[in-house]
Amino acid sequence: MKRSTTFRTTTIAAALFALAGTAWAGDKGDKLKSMDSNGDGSVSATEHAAAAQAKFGQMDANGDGNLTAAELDARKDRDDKGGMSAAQKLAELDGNGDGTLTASEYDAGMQRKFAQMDGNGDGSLSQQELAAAHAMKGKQRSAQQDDR
Ligand SMILES: [Ca+2]
Ligand SMILES: [Ca+2]
Ligand SMILES: [Ca+2]
Repeated sequence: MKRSTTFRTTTIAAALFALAGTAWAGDKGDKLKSMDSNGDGSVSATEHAAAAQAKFGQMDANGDGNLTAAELDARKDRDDKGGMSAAQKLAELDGNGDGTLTASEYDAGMQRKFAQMDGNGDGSLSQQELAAAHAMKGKQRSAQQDDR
């Protein structure tokens, strides 16, 4: 009984995932949808902050309120594959440079990112702005690779 329920849930999840992939042609739309809690098609600062906090909680494997590079590494998101290493990412956000991220350091970093991504400065991220940020990330990545 239990087994078939699990199987069905997995199947539905897979189907939904495939569907989302087709509709949005990639992970950018999923990203917007996962953060857009009021479904207005854009991500407000509040929605972004809430998503960041949720993500922090997910990544904080031992629940001590700090993120280490190891925890970041373990939770490396699908949508971040090929991006910065956990250590680089941590260093970027680590305000006091102690090698771990507190929720407030993470939050501050995410707010900076939000401001960077909000190209037209209207206080919310549109699908286009998210896509542009994503594209920029890819560009930075290939620039780094060229540097080697
Ligand atoms: Ca929204
Ligand atoms: Ca720190
Ligand atoms: Ca915007």
